[in-house]
Formats: sequence, C-alpha cells, structure tokens
Amino acid sequence: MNLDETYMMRAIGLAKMGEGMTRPNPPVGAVLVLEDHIVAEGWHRKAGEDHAERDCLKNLPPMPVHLGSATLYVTLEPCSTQGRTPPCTDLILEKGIGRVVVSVEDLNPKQTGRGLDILREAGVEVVPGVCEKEGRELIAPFEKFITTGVPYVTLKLASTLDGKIADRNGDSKWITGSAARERVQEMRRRADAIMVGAGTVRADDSSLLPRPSKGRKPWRVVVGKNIPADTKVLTDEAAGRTLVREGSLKEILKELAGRDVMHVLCEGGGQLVAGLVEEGLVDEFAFFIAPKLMGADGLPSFGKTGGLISEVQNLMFQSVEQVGEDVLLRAIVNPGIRQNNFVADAKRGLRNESSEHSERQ
Ligand code: AOF
Ligand code: ZN
Repeated sequence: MNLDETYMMRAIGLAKMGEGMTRPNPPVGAVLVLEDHIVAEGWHRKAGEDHAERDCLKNLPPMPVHLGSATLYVTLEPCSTQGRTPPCTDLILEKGIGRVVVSVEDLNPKQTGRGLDILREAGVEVVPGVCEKEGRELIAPFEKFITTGVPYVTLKLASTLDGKIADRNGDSKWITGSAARERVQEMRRRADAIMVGAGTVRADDSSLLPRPSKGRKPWRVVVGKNIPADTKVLTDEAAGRTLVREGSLKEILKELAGRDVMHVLCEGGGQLVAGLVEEGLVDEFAFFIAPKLMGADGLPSFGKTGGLISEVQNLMFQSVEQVGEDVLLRAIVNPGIRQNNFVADAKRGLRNESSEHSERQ
C-alpha cells in the first residue's frame, strides 16, 4: 500500500463511523496530511451537519499554517453546490489546499465531476480513484438510492452448511455462533431499515434493533400480516419506527426511499427473501454459514424450490471470511448474467410451492 492509499484507508475508516446515521447523505471521511503527518481528521455525522471536509478542516490546530503543501484525502468527490450546507470546493480553495486525493466521484447527478473540475481549474492537484474499490463499496447504498430512487438491499442469511435457517420446529437459536451474531449487529448499525417477514417476527420476536445501537435508529419493516399485538417490534420504545406492510415489495422499498432509507438489511425469512430475489431487488447477499448439518427436515433458506440447473440465479462471490467458527460469504448478482431466472421459472409454472416450510415468511 502506498502512502496515498494508507491515508485514504484512514479516511474510509472515519467515514464508516457515520454509516447508518447520514441518510439521505453518504458516509464520507476526510484526512488532512502535512509533511507526512495527519494534522486533522473529520467525517460526516448527519445530514444538515458539516460535510467531512468541513469537519476535518475545522479541527486544524490553531497555528498559522500554509496549506499549499498539504493534501486533503476525501472518500468522495467534494460537493460543489449549496445544499443543506455550503459547497466544500469553496472551503478547500479558501484554505489554499494544494492537493486533493479522492476515492470516488459523487454519482449524485447534481455533483458528478463538477467538484473535481472546479478544483483542477483553480490549480489544485487532483488525484481521483485512490482505493476506489473500498470507496465504492462504502457508498454503494447511497449510489443506488441517488441514481434509482430505490434503496440498496442487503440480504443476510444465517444457515447450516446444508442451507437450513431453522429446525423443523422453526427454532433458529442459534445456528451461527456469537462472533457471527455480533457481526450482524454491526450490519444492523450500518443499515437505515431492517426488514423481515411476518413469520420471522412470529417465530423469533426479535427486537431487530442493533445492540449497542451507538445512536442508530433504523426503521423496522415487517412484511406480511398476523403479527401478534404484543411482539417487541410493536410494543418496545422504538415501536413508533416500525412499519407493517403488505403487497408489492418494490413499492414498499420505494416508500422507504421516500423516508430517506438508502440501505435495507433483510433478515429473512425464506418466503420474503425468495420474493426479493424473484423481483431482482437484492443487491448484496451476506451468507453466514455454520459448520452444521440439519438434513432435509430443516427450513430452507429460500422458501421456494423446483428451479432447474439451467435456470438458477447466478451470483458472484465477493469475499470469504471466517467469523468465529462460521464463514461469511458475500455475493452479488452476477452483473454479466443479470437476468431474473426466478421470474422466468415462475412463468413456466415450474416451481414447487407446496412445501409446508415456505409458509414461513
Ligand atoms: C461532500 N462531503 O461529507 C458529504 C457529501 O445537503 P448537503 O449540503 O448536505 O449536500 C448533500 C450532498 O452532498 C449529497 O447528496 C452528496 O452528493 C454530497 N455529500 N459531499 O463533499 C460530505 N456528505
Ligand atoms: Zn461537501
């Protein structure tokens, strides 16, 4: 890793502190480096509050410094328009910063490329694309939301090695170990909404809130009906932020976007996740796989079966990581073959929906 990448990774680390808090803005981090030392750091905490650049530059030590030889590392192209806050490009020029290193362009149509052009035209050395993969991953939910008006959906499943999410009695506590469950808390903190099917609420009565919340207040969305009135999501201190919805999953997601939700974490069950996959609404899969075997009586991850090998949903693995005794496999829909095979399957009437297990949403 060269120095630019090292400082950019620090900026990405700072940006992550804001994940789950910034909606409808992206998480952004910034680091100011002078003579090979980090002299200030900042990150975007909340929409309406300082952008990362302003947060960083306001933390400068109170000494007369000439910033012509300083480099500002920002995870996102600095904004150039007046929004809830003034343009960061103005601030960078006002401070006389000589070099700006950026991870990714801002795909917000109001911003794309403009901030970088303004800085270049003013004589600032601009270096884009440093740690681009990590920077892009950081703001993937924002990019999906700002360019399509639909939130980014991460589907989390915890299953046995043979793909079962609960035993024949519906009991899922606990398939994966404590490290994996801790990681799920982290994923909840990064999300703006946690979505589950009604059957999962009936079976688990989980609060679905991140613990500890570290200030995060995600929406909770239950899809389906017949939710007992005394369940946690309807009665606890955050009950005012629980939505119960039925009908088109796409419309539900659009409604959430209208509430500034950029990132939805779906935690099952089998029928809801099958619906999301069928409609091509899942952006990322996070499979936590436990080294356990349940056998045919276990509840399948996806509530529908019967697809043919020629018609399977093609995914592409993104990463493999050991988390405690379990494995986290991250995957996306293979962009090369992004077609909706489940829908094709349904149209041909090939699915077997008779499984009693598919009743659990
Ligand atoms: C940055 N740094 O830290 C963030 C940026 O309404 P505003 O003023 O907060 O502007 C929101 C837009 O600014 C947002 O949609 C995105 O394009 C950009 N976010 N830009 O330079 C930041 N959060
Ligand atoms: Zn800005």
